[in-house]
Amino acid sequence: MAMHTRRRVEMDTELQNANAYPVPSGITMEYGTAGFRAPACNLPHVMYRMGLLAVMRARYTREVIGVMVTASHNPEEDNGVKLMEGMGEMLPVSWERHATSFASAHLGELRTQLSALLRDCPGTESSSPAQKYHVLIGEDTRASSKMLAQAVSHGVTDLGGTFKNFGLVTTPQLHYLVASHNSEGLIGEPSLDGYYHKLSEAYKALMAQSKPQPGNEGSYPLTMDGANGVGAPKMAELLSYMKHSLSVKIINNGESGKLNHECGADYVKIGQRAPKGLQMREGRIYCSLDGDADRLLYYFVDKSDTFHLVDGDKISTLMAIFIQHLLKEAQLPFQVSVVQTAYANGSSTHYFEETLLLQVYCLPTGVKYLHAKAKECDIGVYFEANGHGTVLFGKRVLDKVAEIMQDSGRPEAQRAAATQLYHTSQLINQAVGDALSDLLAVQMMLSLLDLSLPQLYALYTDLPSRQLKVKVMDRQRITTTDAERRVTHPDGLQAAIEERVHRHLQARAFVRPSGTEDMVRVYAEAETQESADCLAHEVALLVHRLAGGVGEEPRAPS
Ligand code: 16G
Ligand code: MG
Repeated sequence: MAMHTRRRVEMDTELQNANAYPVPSGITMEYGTAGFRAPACNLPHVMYRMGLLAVMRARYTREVIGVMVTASHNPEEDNGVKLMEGMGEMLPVSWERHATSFASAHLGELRTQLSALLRDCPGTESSSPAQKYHVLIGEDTRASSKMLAQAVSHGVTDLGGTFKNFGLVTTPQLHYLVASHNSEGLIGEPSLDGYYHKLSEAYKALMAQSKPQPGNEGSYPLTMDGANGVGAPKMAELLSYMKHSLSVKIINNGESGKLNHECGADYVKIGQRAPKGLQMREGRIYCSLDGDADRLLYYFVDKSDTFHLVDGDKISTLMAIFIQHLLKEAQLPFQVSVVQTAYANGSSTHYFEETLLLQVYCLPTGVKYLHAKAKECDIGVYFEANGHGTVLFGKRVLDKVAEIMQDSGRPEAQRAAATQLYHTSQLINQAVGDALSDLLAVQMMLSLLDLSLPQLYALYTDLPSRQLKVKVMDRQRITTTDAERRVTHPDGLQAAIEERVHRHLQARAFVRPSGTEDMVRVYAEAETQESADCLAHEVALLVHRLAGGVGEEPRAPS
């Protein structure tokens, strides 16, 4: 059987479509933090090869695999692809290197690599005729996505796999679909209807306990910026399941504007300003999604029209407080842990540790690292400052919650809190950060805690910070340790950074090579904005001088 399978992939006829997807000369790509991303015109061959890889991974794991065609917050002209599996997790790091070598393999090499993978990965070689290797495909709203998704499907069928293309879905929806397929209905029905049903029912059950009764979210009317991406139509679909339990005004819904152009979570976060054209008013609250709806940020203006951002750190604060409160009410001795990256504002870390008395972990940038750490915790709250995150509930916790819910001998308040914890675990996407699910969770938690967005914002004051980018000859020459907080190479850079940091009060700075852009990122925070700006500039200069900077030296802040 194994021999038969091996021969099959080595035969020309088995890769019928390969000739339609030659590797363009001079293009090599790496499977980075969030898969492959590049101008869409450079991607058809990568997509075809990721279709092949998805089937190989399905053979190996015996699970349905997902392939999402999106470049998230990148410009409309770009596109990208990432694989997801099992319970909706990202492709494991050990397989990222196969993705990278497949992506630039010419036809002959591709066959060799497929054969090598069959040989080296136990499981990929054996195949029973009854075993179907199934791949779920999703697309974002980019003009190129349809054609690129078709290239994925050609790769899938060339290796004898089957596929279902769901068309337009958010990235987290595809994670849900993959996880629900693999769990045989345990998570929910493996359809979009199943997704909307699950979220809306959990939200309604939680809001039924809201005091004052339904409609109190009406005192903070919500406007959602859909980044002109897939999140806007999908939010509209979700709202149709909510039966008036939530009303959201959707702007940048893609009917006229361009994807991610002067709108969306990245634009709002980086510029600390509203999407273009939005007139913000005091007393209303606003949020922005990114292009594939896996990031969410809130914001508002105060009386003096000053803009305030409620970023991933503040959203995780809300979630941690809410869950900590319910655990206490339910008399459950479990720990809430918070998982952050080095970009988390120092004030947030301090607040978690000193005020909420929670365990905080710092992990390298990238959802896969945070997710894996959060999974080890009883309850793991993880958010990147950029708005990507979720809350994971461990099995031990859910089992105990179920036990209390069913025990009629327990006090009513304890059972009610356990029931709320259960519904919260259903509302929050357990596979990945999900802007739609997070939005419902934030609205619900604010309402149940009777907290306004400005009150959440005021729980602690962020330290002023600044982010800069520096172009260098080879960004991979910079290596880091301690969750990217310290540089290990080039020599002398870390010591020089520390020397600059000591010149400022409450200061911190780090540098790391970007996983999505050909840049080195610089982060600095300090007691005042002026100090943070100055420190960021000093560190950027050090990177330019000590790590092979290209072009002009970074300019001093004006
Ligand atoms: C990707 C990551 C995000 C990370 C960002 C960093 C996923 C799903 N997304 O968008 O978590 O914050 O890359 O980009 O993992 P950078 O390496 O360019 O700073
Ligand atoms: Mg995204």
